Amino acid sequence: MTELTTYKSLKNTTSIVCTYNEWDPLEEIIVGRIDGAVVPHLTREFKTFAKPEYWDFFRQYGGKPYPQELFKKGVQALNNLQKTLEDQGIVVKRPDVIDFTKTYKTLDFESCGFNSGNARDFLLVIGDEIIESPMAYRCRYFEFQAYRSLIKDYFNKGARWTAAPKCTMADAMYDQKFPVTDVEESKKWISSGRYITTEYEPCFDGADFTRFGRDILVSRSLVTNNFGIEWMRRHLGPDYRIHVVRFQDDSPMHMDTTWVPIAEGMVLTCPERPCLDQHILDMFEKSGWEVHTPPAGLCPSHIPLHLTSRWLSMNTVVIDKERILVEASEEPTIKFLKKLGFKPIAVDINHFFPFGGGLHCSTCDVRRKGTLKSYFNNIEMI
Ligand code: ABU
Repeated sequence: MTELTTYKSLKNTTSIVCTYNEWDPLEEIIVGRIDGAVVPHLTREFKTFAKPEYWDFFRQYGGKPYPQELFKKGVQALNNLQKTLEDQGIVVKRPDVIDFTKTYKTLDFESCGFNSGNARDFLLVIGDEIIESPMAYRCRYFEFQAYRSLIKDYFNKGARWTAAPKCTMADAMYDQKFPVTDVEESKKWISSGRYITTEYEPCFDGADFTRFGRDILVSRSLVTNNFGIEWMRRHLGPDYRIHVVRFQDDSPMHMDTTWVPIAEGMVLTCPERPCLDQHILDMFEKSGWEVHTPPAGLCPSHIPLHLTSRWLSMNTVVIDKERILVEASEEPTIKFLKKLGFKPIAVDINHFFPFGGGLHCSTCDVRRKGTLKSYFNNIEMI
């Protein structure tokens, strides 16, 4: 009864969960965790997610915990992020620890887990609603359990909570003809719009959606299909416009290293992955947005990027108009952001990169001080 009372008493106040974009002043955020992490098996479909130069690592360690040194440094990296955010006055929440080494069997497949370090992939917050994403990796099937204590707590305090239809991840979910072992051929397939994930059932990762108030950009990626995009469009309804955008990218996976808003009216574009849609570029230009090209990421070679690119240098978290979190060793990016008028805050997080993401990937902003607005001119509501 106390929980219900709490909900009633909060109903007419600003929700504890409330964020519409990537740049309003940050108040509360979730930082993922990798305790209990396990290296995924190099299954057929996982070959398209893992970088080929690291396939041997997955062959050697698949189903086992990460090597201790890599793991300890990864844990420390996320702890560094938590401390930096708290030092800046932000409330930080962390998911529960899950033992991902356990093998599980559904009606359709058997797998071990992965980790819950990349909160952005699983959680998508739009306004006062927390959406659980129907992710496409079999090793992420039970990742939701790490976040349920947090989500139940936010729900009890007034947030809305939706779990998108969970994928069965049956074989039909993955194109059995996709040329997984032929890298050049798979690039050709992707550039012609054919991916490892089929349209058998909706799937998406939260990180493929980028929020600009009433306008939300999304890309068809290795893990987000058109079915999933359509589910989101209908779910959000007429208050939001979903724009599907294409980038030149032979391994598309999440927009937060490709097209990254860092302030109202300012977005970063990855020079290796230009936007291919003129109408999207026009939409930004006509509304006075500045589009800036950051310098290349420098991630040192001793940090294995098993699943990601060096563009994690762009994977930033905005705290407010001045403060932005950036990986500490990315000097050129830090200099570049200073030139744009920011006061970058360096976070030593690159030892988390082997676990699949960077600053933005590992977080999910829960509350930013702001309201739902339109940042683009002359766009009719659908
Ligand atoms: N999870 C974001 C990784 C994107 C990239 O590899 O650039």
